[in-house]
Amino acid sequence: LDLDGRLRQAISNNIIEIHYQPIFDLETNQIVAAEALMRWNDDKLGFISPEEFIPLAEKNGLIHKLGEIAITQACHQAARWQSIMPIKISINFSSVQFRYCEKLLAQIQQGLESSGLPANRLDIEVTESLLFNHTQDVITLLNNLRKQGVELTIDDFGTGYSALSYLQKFPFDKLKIDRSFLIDIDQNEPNRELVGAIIAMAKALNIHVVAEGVETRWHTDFLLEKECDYGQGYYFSKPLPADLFEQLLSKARVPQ
Ligand code: G
Ligand code: G
Ligand code: NA
Repeated sequence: LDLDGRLRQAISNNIIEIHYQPIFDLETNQIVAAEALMRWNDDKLGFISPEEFIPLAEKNGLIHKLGEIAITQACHQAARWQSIMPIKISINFSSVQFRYCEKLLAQIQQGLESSGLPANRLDIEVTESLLFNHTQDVITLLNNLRKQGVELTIDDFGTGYSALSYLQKFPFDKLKIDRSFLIDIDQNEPNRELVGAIIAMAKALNIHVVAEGVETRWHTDFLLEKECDYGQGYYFSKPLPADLFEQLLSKARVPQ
């Protein structure tokens, strides 16, 4: 079988898994959310990165099925975790998944209803490419989700088309600064200025900021000084399978 066929088989054999990476409030050091990240560990081919299979699935149409798997697994898992800690769950959606807005809305509502997860515990991450060349259907869907209480995040902020007008035109709650800005930030003065400016601008617009790719103590100190709200990265934790993420949550739980 080719990769396409293996992916189809992986889906029908139910071996696509969701891993979870914690997102921390930088001020309190508490876990406030988890990002759902898809993982495919194939019996024959081994680990295949989403950077390889997501683009493939976007070409062959399997992305819609993968989206349904992510929504279902992540919503059910997050619903179970609410009793440990009231965290939000962030799910990634590519532009291709917004080609069928009605279908996508139905999948999201089904995920929420079947799991019992409150809508305001779900966060949807979209990339700037969705907003560039968006259709009216996309605007309607985003507004509809927002009205239900679902949170909306712009992912990979600063790497794509980055029209600042997007921040006003669409109902975003959060933006995620792409990890490429943080990599060498301790030696890169322009990136320090850029990250500081993005945080300040978001604050002025009442949009919360998540920094991605937080790998060092230096990063967290810098972000705190700039009053960035949230951090995600290897400094805190890599993405974890559900059972290990649950252990982390249980240990982090603050006794009442
Ligand atoms: O976790 P990792 O670095 O391997 O993820 C690589 C890329 O794959 C990330 O940019 C992420 O947005 C994307 N990705 C991971 N899981 C999903 C998913 O469930 N749906 C979509 N559309 N993209 C995902
Ligand atoms: O924006 P996107 O959805 O692509 O981001 C998620 C990806 O980033 C995942 O593939 C995850 O494994 C990866 N990632 C998470 N934290 C870090 C980090 O601290 N450093 C690096 N290099 N990658 C990270
Ligand atoms: Na993301």
